[in-house]
Amino acid sequence: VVVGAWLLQGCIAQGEGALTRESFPEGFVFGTASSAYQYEGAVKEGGRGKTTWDTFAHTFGKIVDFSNADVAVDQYHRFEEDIQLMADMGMDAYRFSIAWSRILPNGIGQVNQAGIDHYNKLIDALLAKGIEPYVTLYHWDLPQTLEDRYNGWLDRQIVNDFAAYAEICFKAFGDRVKHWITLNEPHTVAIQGYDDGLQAPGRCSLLLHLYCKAGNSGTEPYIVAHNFILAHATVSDIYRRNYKNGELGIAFDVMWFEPMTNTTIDIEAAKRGQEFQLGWFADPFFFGDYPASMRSRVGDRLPKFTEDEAALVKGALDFVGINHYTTYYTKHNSTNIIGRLLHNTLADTGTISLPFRNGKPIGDRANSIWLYIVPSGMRSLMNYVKERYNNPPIYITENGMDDGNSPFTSIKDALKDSKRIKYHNDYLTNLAASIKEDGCDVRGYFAWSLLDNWEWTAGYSSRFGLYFVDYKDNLKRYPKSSVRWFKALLSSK
Ligand code: PSG
Repeated sequence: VVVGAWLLQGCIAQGEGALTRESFPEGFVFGTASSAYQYEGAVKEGGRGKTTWDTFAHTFGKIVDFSNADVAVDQYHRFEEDIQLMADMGMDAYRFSIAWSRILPNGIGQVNQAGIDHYNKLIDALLAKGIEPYVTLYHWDLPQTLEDRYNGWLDRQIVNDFAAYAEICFKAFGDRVKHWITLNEPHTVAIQGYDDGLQAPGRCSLLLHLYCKAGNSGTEPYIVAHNFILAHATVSDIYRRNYKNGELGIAFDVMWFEPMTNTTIDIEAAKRGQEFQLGWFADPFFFGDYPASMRSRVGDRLPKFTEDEAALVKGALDFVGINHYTTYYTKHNSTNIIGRLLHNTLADTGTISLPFRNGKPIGDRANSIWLYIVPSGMRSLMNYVKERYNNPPIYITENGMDDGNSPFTSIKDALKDSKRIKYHNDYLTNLAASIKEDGCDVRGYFAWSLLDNWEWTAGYSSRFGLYFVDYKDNLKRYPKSSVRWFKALLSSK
């Protein structure tokens, strides 16, 4: 009944097995996700300091459509309207990030009261509508001063500075915020920021520094990763000792890897690929060290935890946040010619991951060139986390797909997003099965994203929203069909 209207649009077959709230355990949380730099705009208002992403976006040639997020979707000014959109859908929660440089314009030192006031208003407005805030402390927008002063995440000093910033947030917002995500996708930052240099701060050593001015792709990703892990652990320790009023985790980016063939060597490669992705960042929190496969392959370039650090890190996650979008095939990389030439982190894995096998794609593609739709990967991944880490609490902190932004598509047509409805339906069906049939402890699901927004290097060319944003007419928001689909799901019994 509930999602019945979709039949008319030919979206999802209804009837037996259709998703309802009851497909998920009692208390399971549904929300949408966002991040400060992709949403807020108002980059020069309220005393906000400059960040590495402001610098990067304003560097010619880094963003495909030459855009930046100076205005983005203006959520800084429109949050009340946007919260109403969440309430209209019946969402339980909202995941957003705090811009460090609104709280501390220079990264350290003087607190900017206007920044505190802004997030207080946002949090109170959410709670007034019965929407639970899930707050990310760091979604990539590092205060530029810290990059200038000591190269940001490359220096151990960042651990102290991040902890001081986090503590200010716990003090200011911790009475109302019960769910904290310290870091968004440290793995993506290590790879894109320091191995291939495609994202801020744009460091790498590929092609003899022809592409990046500075960096070392063979060492720096491991150094920043180490500092990310220590930063989370330090913050977790502070939270548990002085501010505990909820729970604290990290949002990891995790693709699923299917072995390219059923040979042992490719099955091993797929396992290793996952150890170099999720294991790199999650193993230290569960086992106190990096995966053995990384130790042996990366050698001296992989930092070591002292005994004290290992003790601090182990057990420092209350839940595992997973940003999951896609699945690739993985095979053993026997020659590794490119790896020997480039000497980078991806080459260290000794694997190659591709969305194709024998010329055939692994699934339908979304707009982003990396995003192939493989719903079963969600269930496989949940079971992997359950097995490897002894069934920890999990939140899906992001899941979604994008459409393009064609000047030839009318708004009316852009609102008919049956492909997105199918995406969420099928990924959620697999998620529900992992909980009900396989016993995975998944507590919530956040769709990426509430609105179309500024998609990093893809700029405004990618539309991930449940709501369409009209960039040509004052950023007006329009519900896509997926809004009504979610509304029907969330009001179902
Ligand atoms: C990173 C890695 C993958 C997917 C997405 C991201 N992957 O390997 O499949 S980035 C992530 C990010 C958010 C983006 C969103 C969509 O946290 O800010 O807008 O996903 O790309």
